[in-house]
Amino acid sequence: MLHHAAFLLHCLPLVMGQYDLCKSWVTTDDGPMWEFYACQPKAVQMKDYVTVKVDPSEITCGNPPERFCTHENPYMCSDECDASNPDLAHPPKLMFDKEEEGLATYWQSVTWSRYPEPLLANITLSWNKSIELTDDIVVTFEYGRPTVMMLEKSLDNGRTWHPYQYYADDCMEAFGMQARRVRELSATSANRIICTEEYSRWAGSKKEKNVRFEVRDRFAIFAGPDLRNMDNLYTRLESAKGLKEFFTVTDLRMRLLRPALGGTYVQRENLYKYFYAVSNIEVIGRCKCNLHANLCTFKEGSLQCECEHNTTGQDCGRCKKNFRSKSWRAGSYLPLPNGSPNVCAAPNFGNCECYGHSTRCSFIDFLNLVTCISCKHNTRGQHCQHCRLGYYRNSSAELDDENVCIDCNCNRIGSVANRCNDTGYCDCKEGVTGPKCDDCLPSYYWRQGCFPNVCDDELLLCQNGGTCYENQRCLCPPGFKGVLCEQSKCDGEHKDCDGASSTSLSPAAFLLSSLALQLRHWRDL
Ligand SMILES: *[C@@H]1O[C@H](CO)[C@@H](O)[C@H](O)[C@H]1NC(C)=O
Ligand SMILES: *[C@@H]1O[C@H](CO)[C@@H](O)[C@H](O)[C@H]1NC(C)=O
Ligand SMILES: *[C@@H]1O[C@H](CO)[C@@H](O)[C@H](O)[C@H]1NC(C)=O
Ligand SMILES: *[C@@H]1O[C@H](CO)[C@@H](O)[C@H](O)[C@H]1NC(C)=O
Ligand SMILES: *[C@@H]1O[C@H](CO)[C@@H](O)[C@H](O)[C@H]1NC(C)=O
Ligand SMILES: [Ca+2]
Repeated sequence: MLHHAAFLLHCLPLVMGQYDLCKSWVTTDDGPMWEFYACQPKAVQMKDYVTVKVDPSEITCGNPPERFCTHENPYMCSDECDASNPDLAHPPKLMFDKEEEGLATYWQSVTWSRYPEPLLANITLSWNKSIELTDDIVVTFEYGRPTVMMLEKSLDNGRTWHPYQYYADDCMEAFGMQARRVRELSATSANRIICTEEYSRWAGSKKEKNVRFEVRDRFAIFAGPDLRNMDNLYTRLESAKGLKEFFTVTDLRMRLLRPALGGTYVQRENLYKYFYAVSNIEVIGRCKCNLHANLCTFKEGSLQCECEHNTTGQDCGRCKKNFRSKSWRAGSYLPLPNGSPNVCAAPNFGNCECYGHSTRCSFIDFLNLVTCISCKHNTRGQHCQHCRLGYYRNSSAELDDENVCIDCNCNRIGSVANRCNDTGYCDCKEGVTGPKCDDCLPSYYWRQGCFPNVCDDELLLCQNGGTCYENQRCLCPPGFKGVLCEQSKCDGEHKDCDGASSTSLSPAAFLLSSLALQLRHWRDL
């Protein structure tokens, strides 16, 4: 119980009961109903949920075992790091463990035996969730703080990185930057990236162990030295561009660039006293839930907001299905003291709702009705509740889904018009079939549309050894003609097929044969 109280006290200025309720059941003139407020989870120790990676992998000491000494005892190099012995190993997890009183456990790097090659190490902390810092990041170094290091942050789970703060015993020499202190920053420069010399100078490794990223000092610019005026801070977080994002991270990376030197130059004859050793990294913050949740839970290895206000997603960054009549908005700290919940709302036909397909309505005087205008996503209708001509309703999508209307996609040649029924079937021309009218019925062939077969292998067989060419015509052997090669060229009384008699054509026979030629010509057309 005592422990619990101490923890609450520690976080007190940042909790203060503000924004910790998402809703309450209240009695109004219209009867009891829910009232909604902007809300956020409590600040907690974020190191309990972090994944850590140290690069390069061979930077951790103990493989092979190595001796080291300290700046205080530079000639007593009897301490040993041995990864294979649990009592002498210094793995990364010791930066996040619970320590017994007075017994520091720490991650340790190899010594600087490769001097003058730089001794570089990256310590990357990942949450796989955006979190908002509410207190200083404190990194505790045993055996001296680095003389050069850098803190970076990511807002997109490690895809891109940005500098957060530079640390050096000489900022100009290390980074070409003027040294600054956070306490010198003003309201307009609170989110400036600075280089500080405050945490890199030698003051004895026992005396000064911590390197800070000052969140409180930045808050104090707005909320006063004791963070009493949190209202002013919350107002600024809403109104100052980029300020909220400044305190938001998904990952942090410490780039250790040069170890503690004991206040003097590097002594090449004893490189066993140069290394990094981190015993603790304190990160206090809360899940970013866009002011739509007051609880954040650790499920299946990742943090997840318990979204209210009919929002959903890991950060409550979307409206739930069927609650998309307005576009999603984050809650706001303003107006004080309860903020604005900006809840997601279900369509309500009493008002003009457009299922999220339009943001504009218009009053039509002579019909005395309000209607949505410029419906998007191929919708139409008073509430954008129908599909435009040439589209049909997607049965697996809700009315407020962007994919609610599907293109009919009717074949231009095979269909009567680009329109379809509720299951996407188009109206086909004669002989055409298929949902999109791109297929022929049996006994029709496709050639820019469907045409009845001239010949086939079943009923309309080519005769006299003729062969059917793509159902379009019979290829007749010499001596036969006709659509199905059913006619012998030597047919008829006059036996005009053997060439010899063709010279003695009677006028009547000539007339007949030219008529037959013409008929064939017409048919071929
Ligand atoms: C540390 O990370 C930075 C990118 O943030 C990368 O450029 C650098 O090479 C890394 N250093 C090591 C030692 O892995
Ligand atoms: C990160 O979080 C998301 C959403 O909760 C989850 O689907 C994903 O598996 C997590 N990734 C890792 C690497 O934990
Ligand atoms: C969310 O939707 C439910 C109905 O499913 C409703 O009872 C509740 O009041 C809604 N909450 C908010 C904040 O609009
Ligand atoms: C129908 O809607 C669902 C849900 O949005 C979507 O996944 C699917 O792709 C849509 N179907 C088509 C053909 O667009
Ligand atoms: C659409 O047309 C097809 C083919 O005519 C038919 O099978 C289907 O039942 C029709 N769907 C509806 C919803 O009318
Ligand atoms: Ca520790």
